[in-house]
Amino acid sequence: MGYKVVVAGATGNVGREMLNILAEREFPVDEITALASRKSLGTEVSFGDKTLKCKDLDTFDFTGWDIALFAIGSDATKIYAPRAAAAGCVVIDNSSLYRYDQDVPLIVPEVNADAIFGYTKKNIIANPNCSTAQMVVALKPLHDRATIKRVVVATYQSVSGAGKEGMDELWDQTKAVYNPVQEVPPKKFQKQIAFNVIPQIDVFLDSGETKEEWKMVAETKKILDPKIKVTATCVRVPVFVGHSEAINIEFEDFLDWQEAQDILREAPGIMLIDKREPGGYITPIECVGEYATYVSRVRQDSTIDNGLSLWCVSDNLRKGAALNAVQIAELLGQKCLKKG
Ligand code: 11C
Repeated sequence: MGYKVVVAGATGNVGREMLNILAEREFPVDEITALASRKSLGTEVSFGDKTLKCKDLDTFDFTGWDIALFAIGSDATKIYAPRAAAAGCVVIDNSSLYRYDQDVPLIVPEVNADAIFGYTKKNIIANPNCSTAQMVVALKPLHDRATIKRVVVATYQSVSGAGKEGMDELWDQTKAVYNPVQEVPPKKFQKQIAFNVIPQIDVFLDSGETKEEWKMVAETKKILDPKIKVTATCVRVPVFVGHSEAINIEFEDFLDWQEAQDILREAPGIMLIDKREPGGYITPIECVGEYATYVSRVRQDSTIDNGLSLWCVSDNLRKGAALNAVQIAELLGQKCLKKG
C-alpha cells in the first residue's frame, strides 16, 4: 500500500528529476500521474521502467490524490496549488511563492524536519531555493556545535538553475564561439554566459541585492535560525549542472577545522571530500546525479576569532530541488499521512 502521487511540471528539468528520484528511491506509489501545461499534453516522461503520458494540469481533478509535487513556477502555482490543497492533496511546491508565508513550512529534512507538522494550515509545504538547500545542510551540524553568527557566501551557480532554456543558451553560445556561423545573443541570461561569469541571478531589489541573494538570506533564517546573519553574492557560471559555494562562517564559539571535518563526516546528507592536496576536493561535474551535498576545503579563517571557510557543491536539480522535494514527501509519509 502506498500513495497516489502527482508530479506537476513533469516535462521540465526538475519535474523529470522528481519522477526519476521517486522511482530510484522506491517511493511507495500506488498510482502516479504526470501533469504538464496544455502545450505538452501527451508528452512522454519516464518513471522507472515505465512511460507516463502527460495529462492537462488545467483540467486535472486532485480529489483523492495524496501528494502533489509541483515544479511549475510561481505564476502557475498561484492558480493550481490552492486548487490541489483544497481538494485534500498535500502540495510540495518547488517555486518561491509560499516559501516566506508563515503558514507554510519551508523544509530541508536534514535541518528542520519537525517543522513539517505545520503543513496542515494550508496543505502546502515549500521546497527551498537550490542554493539555500545545500548551504543549510552544510551549516546545520556546525551551527549545532558552535552557533553560527554570520555567513558570507559567494555562489557559482550552473545554468540548469535557469531551466532548459539556460542550458540551451550555454550550449548554443559555446558552439557559436568555435563555429561562428550564427550569433547567439543573450536571451535567458543578461550577458553572454559561454566563457564568462555573470554576477546577477534573478531581478535586482532596491537594496542593490539580487532576489537570489535575498532568498539565501530569508530562507536560511526561516529554515535554520533567524538569528544568523547572511550576506550573499550569487553568480552564474558556465557549468551545466551543479551549484558551488564558497562559504565563510563566523561562530560564537571556537571550532577547530579538524573537529569541523569530523562533524561534517558524520552529518546526514553530507559527503566530505577534503584531502588538502591537488585535486583533493569536489567539483560540480563530479556531483551530477548524486544525492549528497559535498563539502571540501574546510579551513580556519585566521582573520577573525572563530571563523571557518569551506567549499560546498551539490547537484542543484537533485538536493537543490527534486531530491529535497521527494525527501519531504518521504517525511510526510513517515510522520503525517496514512498510506492509502
Ligand atoms: C537559479 N536558484 O539557479 C535558481 C533557480 O527560487 O527556486 C531556482 C529559483 C527558485 O537560477
